[in-house]
Amino acid sequence: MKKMTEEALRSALKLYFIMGSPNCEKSSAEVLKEAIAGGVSFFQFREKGNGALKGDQKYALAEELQYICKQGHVPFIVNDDIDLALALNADGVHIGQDDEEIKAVREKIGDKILGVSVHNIVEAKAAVEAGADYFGVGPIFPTKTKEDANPVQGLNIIEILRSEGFTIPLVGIGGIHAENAGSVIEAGADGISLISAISLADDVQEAARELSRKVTAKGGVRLE
Ligand code: 3NM
Repeated sequence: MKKMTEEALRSALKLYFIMGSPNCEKSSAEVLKEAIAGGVSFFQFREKGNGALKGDQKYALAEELQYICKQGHVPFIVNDDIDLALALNADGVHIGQDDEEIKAVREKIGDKILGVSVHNIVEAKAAVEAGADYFGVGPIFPTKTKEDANPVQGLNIIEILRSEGFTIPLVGIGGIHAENAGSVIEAGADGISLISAISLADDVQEAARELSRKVTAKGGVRLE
């Protein structure tokens, strides 16, 4: 995939699905296929938590999911594991504050997409300076999916980052579902990122379709 412009990235981030095998009750490949059919526009492979695959098994699953993304023309991002992202020639990586130094990651991955989790203005400034392409901001609402999640921030953090002048593409994360998705966009996010509202839905495709409708309907609205 060629390097995306900032505006193309902003629009691709609208419905950002994150998942690994511990987040699914059926095959991860099947879940991803259905999610993309429902309108997921960005994907992050995040193989973490109870029973997470390692080594060759992790690599094989990543490769399979990357292929599905390619077929669906959806960017494929790897959480944390820079070596895996480079070995697969993924479209990008997403890192948190406890992972590798942002600048070092930028140097390793060249112009691949670099997403960074930020929780406040200080982290946001440092991430922009080190070369982040987009922010993941959360947890916006309570979540059971990430055991070591930070305290809930609410929509406020998105409004604060926007009012402080951060125009970088930004997605909210944590406890987002169809009923609160619109509020995240209204607060100033370009998209929503989520795990369980899609990965554990009875009908994955329909869940993604409904979320896609919610974020598309609210597109472009900004509280300044
Ligand atoms: N990161 P769900 S919250 C992976 O706050 C992740 O940075 C978070 O899962 C953060 O959509 C979270 O099921 C879990 O709530 C998101």
